[in-house]
Amino acid sequence: MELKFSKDNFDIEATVKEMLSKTNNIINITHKEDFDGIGSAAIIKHYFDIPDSNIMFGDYKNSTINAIFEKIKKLNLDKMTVVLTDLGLDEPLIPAYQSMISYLKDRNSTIIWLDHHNWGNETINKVAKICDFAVVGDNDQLCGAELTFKYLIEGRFDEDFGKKIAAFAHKTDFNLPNQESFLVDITKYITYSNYHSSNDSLIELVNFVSKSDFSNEKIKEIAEFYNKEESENIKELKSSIFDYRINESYKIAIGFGGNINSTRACSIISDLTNSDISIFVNIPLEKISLRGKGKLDCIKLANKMGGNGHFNAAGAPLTKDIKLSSKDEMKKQADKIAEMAKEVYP
Ligand SMILES: [Mn+2]
Repeated sequence: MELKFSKDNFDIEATVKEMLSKTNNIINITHKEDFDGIGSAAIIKHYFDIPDSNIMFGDYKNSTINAIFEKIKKLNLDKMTVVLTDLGLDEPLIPAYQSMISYLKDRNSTIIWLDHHNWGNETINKVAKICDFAVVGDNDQLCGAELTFKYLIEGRFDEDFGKKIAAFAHKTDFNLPNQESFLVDITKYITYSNYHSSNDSLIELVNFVSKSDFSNEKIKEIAEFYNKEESENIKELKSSIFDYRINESYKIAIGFGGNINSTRACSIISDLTNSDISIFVNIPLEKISLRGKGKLDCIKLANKMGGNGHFNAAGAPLTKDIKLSSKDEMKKQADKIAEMAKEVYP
């Protein structure tokens, strides 16, 4: 459900005007792990022409949010407009965002949060409601880039570019069939850049996309690097899958591995086990991804693991101190996740 919160004195028209007159003061914090986040940034880059250094890449780790906060402080700006796109909020991150937002408010800044993930009461009350404008909550109609288009661009600019990017993001985020081959390559580029912690290459990608340069040679080249790594990683994943019957009707399966796009990894797990929820534990990225088939609500299990998301696609962090260097350790971790699944899906 799309939930909208707006400060009484918030005026979106005036804010967009202010943004256009001071593009150096616009900061975009976007989800770095998929095309929805990259597309949202590209829309903002295209229409507002903000500096590369004002585009910041977020995820669901405290360390990332704190690093972004430090970067914002270094910019030393007043009257910023900070737009967060395609980033959900899990409870452990509340304090980090609260301090960032209070710093921004002290500097007379405007905070706009546009997201489509599931938000709990706590995160809504403590964060969404202190933004100047926030659209949050699980949304099965519009993804992050579509919300960015709807609230910042629609009716104010030449809409063609924004509409196009929003539609591409919709396809990738809702995992729809028949994706253009450049979208498949871009998704690979994003996964590879995240795995190799390269924010610079993500900035480059935002620039390519903001200029509709979807088939740039660099995109193809990095997609090719991804392919090479992926075939090795898939072999490893296939030998590290554990499946469980969690009740009379449903099965889950958990696989462990390295750099593979999470949706792709989950579909490999599901193909091999016929599971109703497939779970991919990305060990180097310390990230757990869940994909469902419309039967069991992935959010429930993700919540149990300290994460969040959507009905059919959710994520959670992998606790740092967990060691997964042997098959035994993986099996133990998989057992634990299966126990949690039995609790949440009785
Ligand atoms: Mn999204």
